[in-house]
Amino acid sequence: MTTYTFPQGFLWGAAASGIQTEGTKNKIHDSIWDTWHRDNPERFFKEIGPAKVCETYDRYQEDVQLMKQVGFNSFRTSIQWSRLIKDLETGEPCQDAVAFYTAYFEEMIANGITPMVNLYHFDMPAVLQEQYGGFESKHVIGLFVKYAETAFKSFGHLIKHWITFNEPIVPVEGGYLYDFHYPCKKDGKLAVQVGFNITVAHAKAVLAFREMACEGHIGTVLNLTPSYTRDDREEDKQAAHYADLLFNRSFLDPMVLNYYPEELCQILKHHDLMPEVAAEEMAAIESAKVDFLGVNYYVPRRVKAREAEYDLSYFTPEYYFENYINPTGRFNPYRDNNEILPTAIYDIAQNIKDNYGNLPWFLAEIGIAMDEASEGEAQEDGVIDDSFRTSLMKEHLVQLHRAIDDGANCFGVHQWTFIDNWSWTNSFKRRYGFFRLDLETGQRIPKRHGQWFKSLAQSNSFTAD
Ligand code: IFM
Repeated sequence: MTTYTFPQGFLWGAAASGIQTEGTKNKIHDSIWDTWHRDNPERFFKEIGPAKVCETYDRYQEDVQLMKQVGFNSFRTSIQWSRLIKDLETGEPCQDAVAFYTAYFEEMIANGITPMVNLYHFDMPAVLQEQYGGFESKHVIGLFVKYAETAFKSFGHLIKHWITFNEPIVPVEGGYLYDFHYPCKKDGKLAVQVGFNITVAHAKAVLAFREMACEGHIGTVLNLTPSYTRDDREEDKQAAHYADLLFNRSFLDPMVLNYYPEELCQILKHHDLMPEVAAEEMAAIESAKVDFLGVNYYVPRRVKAREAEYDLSYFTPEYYFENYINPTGRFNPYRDNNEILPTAIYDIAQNIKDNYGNLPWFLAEIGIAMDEASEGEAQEDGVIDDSFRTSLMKEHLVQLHRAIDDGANCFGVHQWTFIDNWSWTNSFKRRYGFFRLDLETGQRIPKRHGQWFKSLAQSNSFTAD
């Protein structure tokens, strides 16, 4: 057995988001998820929308005790733009929301849990989507910055770790390329514009944070999924290079290095996809330095060179490659097609070290999905046995530990997620939590993995073969 010990002060906890946990009680505006679910419930697994979910709005005190029960010293959630801001044009806050978030964050702090707060987790206020097209519009960039300033002003005394966006590429993919987020458009040029506008919104929020001389740190959270090939043939390596450029570096480079890769710009020009760009926007991107990066990792991307002709009428990154299922891969039996590749964590860490100045980063989401049936019912002691999750988590942490030994500047790990939460069109199809949410009663049922995590967090170490 080997003991793996992590650096002093390492963050251990979980990540969630406002919209996936709070419920809609007392929310002042709808988000696109509320209206999309109302209009098209059939798009959601078992037609479950974001209205009820974990009811954190009413149950946060009880939940903070559960965080303690599994040993968290930190926790990430997000503020909902559509809850905090009463007047979306001026950024004036809603007092009920200020009171709720203040009480929630204070409760965590009083219990020794550091809150980390994200500003945008796919949840555009519906009226801004309908009136302006959401992040299709430059006007909405300005509104986002006003919202960010209100959040900094309202909670800056409590929050010392801010995040601008979680997985900013996902609303681009879902809303503008592959039809799994509202507004369900398929338009490569608009996708690029939305991606660029989000990057500008991020940069201007970071600059506002600096101008307001807020205490603490600000960063962003990206889902960085490395691309692996069939084998060493050149055309496959080239395919992986393009996948990396389009899916990872399109946000990682402007947000961390403060410039776009020249090759990416050439591709966009070649396909007539260049967005509208103002000089002051590029200046904002160039000067918005982040303090840290959050990395979300679930599965590796497997690609091969394109063999079939590209047959879509609009541009997607797949123009440059085909997805590929690794015939010798290991897959999560509780979630189809999820390849398990713990060494990807090591590769991500090396990439940050070698190509991104080894800036401080944390594993902001690592999630091991199981469906409810495979987790089974609670055992005699009232605990659900999800030891599968623990064994996989150990394998990933061994790789993270190896990376830290080799110089990675990683300062924490947050598992996705705390209590099983609602997850977009999948609603509750996949379970990730330390606690099961009983959808009928709202009861939180502990899982065995939480007991292991508590000892990990308390000793800052674990043992494995
Ligand atoms: O539920 C999502 C979360 O909102 C973003 N990262 C992936 C999770 C699981 O799919």
